[in-house]
Amino acid sequence: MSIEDEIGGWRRTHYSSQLNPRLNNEHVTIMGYIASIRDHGNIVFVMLADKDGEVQLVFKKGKEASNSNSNSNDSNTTTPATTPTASTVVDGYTSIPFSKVKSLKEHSCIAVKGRVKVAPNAPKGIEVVPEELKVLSLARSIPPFSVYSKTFPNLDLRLNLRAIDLRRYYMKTIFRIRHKVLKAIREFLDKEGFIEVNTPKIISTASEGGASLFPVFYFDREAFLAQSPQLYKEQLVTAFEKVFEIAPIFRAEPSRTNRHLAEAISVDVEEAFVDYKDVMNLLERMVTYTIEYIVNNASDELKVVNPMLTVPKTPFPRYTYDEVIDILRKNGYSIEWGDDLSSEHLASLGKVINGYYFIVDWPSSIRPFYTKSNGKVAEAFDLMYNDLEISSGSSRINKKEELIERLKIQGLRVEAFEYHLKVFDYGMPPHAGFGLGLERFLMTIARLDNIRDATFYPRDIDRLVP
Ligand code: AMO
Repeated sequence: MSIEDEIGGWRRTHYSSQLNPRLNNEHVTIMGYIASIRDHGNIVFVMLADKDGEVQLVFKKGKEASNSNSNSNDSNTTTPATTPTASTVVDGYTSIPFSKVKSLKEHSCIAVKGRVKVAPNAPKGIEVVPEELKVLSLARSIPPFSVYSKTFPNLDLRLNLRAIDLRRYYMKTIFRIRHKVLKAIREFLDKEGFIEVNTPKIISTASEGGASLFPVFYFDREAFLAQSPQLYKEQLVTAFEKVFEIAPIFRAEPSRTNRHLAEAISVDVEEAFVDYKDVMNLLERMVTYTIEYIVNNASDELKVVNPMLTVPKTPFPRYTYDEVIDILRKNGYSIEWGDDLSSEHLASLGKVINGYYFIVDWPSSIRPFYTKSNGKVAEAFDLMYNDLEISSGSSRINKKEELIERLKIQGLRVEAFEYHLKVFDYGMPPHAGFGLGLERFLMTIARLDNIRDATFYPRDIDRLVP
């Protein structure tokens, strides 16, 4: 027979965020896990945490009343538990068998029926005096790290037990901000007339160059995990003109850095009848709209992670690739026109240019095959934050012959792209778009050093579990 109770007919009446001094003396049913226990012998303080925050429970040892139903065998019933009578509690003393209270362990999951009591010294000015207690799941062991200490334990240790690591208030705050960032982005793009789409993640060809592809078995054929929705989002503008997708992208990045994941979430946007300058303006407005939304709607969360966050001024500075090369040369780097910018270059650049800014007009040789060029210069941009690239985009080629030419120059097999090229026979509009890395954007908003803390279960070269 399990020592644990069943939830039965008990249902929560309040989240911790809904408890306040106006509820003094009211009966409430609350549920959550035990954040901490302070045991003073005949009085035990328990912090109960739920999705919104914490509330203090005070168990005071009293006469163990014979009418206690705290340990009742109603575990399998589905009828609502009876409301405890006031006689089960005398002057805040609990009638719950104290042995049960003493058996509680941090992280255990419990449910409590009790009375709210104004307590000026308690957090939020109230506490709950339990009258009935159900232990729904007793913690079997203590996690290998504390989720309450101010200092963060080793990242691998935390990631190995990620679900529990996410009980950390700081981590919950990051993911609440993530939710709001996504909400704001969707709201913005919807207002701008874009529709949300979903494109296949199992694909037959590379869209961003062959090196970073994950092969998969697809029945009797070889297939790949999508590096980006690039070609599909371009095809979709033929019918819808303005589309966006928020979905995973897969990159076989063998590097171990604090900004690369093998599976990341990309906000992909594509629009017809515009060029790269138009979508840069759109991206800039999307970024500022989102930050403004966070500043106005996530002030509690920002107090924890980034109290200084302000809405960046627009237009964001625009530096051409040529100007960036000049800056780097002045900083002592020997870089040739046509070279891609290394992480070292970006680090150096991030020291002289701060905040959000664009690098525009890149050499076409270092941009993907679908990028439109004027001679050697591509109509392409990266959006940076200090030394971190958070988005890239471009005007796209909309002429079939030009696209075939570019595929050949980049050494790609034209036949493999037949399914895509044939769409260009039916009036492909001029179009442009961008992809924004959600985790990287979140790093800038929540001031994160490591991209792994911007995702629930990071995937990288070393990590496939959990
Ligand atoms: P790109 O390859 O530059 O462009 O990717 C767009 C944005 O996605 C994010 N990103 C990543 N984030 C974490 N880990 C990674 N391994 C990773 N790779 C990319 C970055 C990057 O700026 N199809 C184009 C976009 C477009 O032109 O529309 C593309 O995929 O923030």
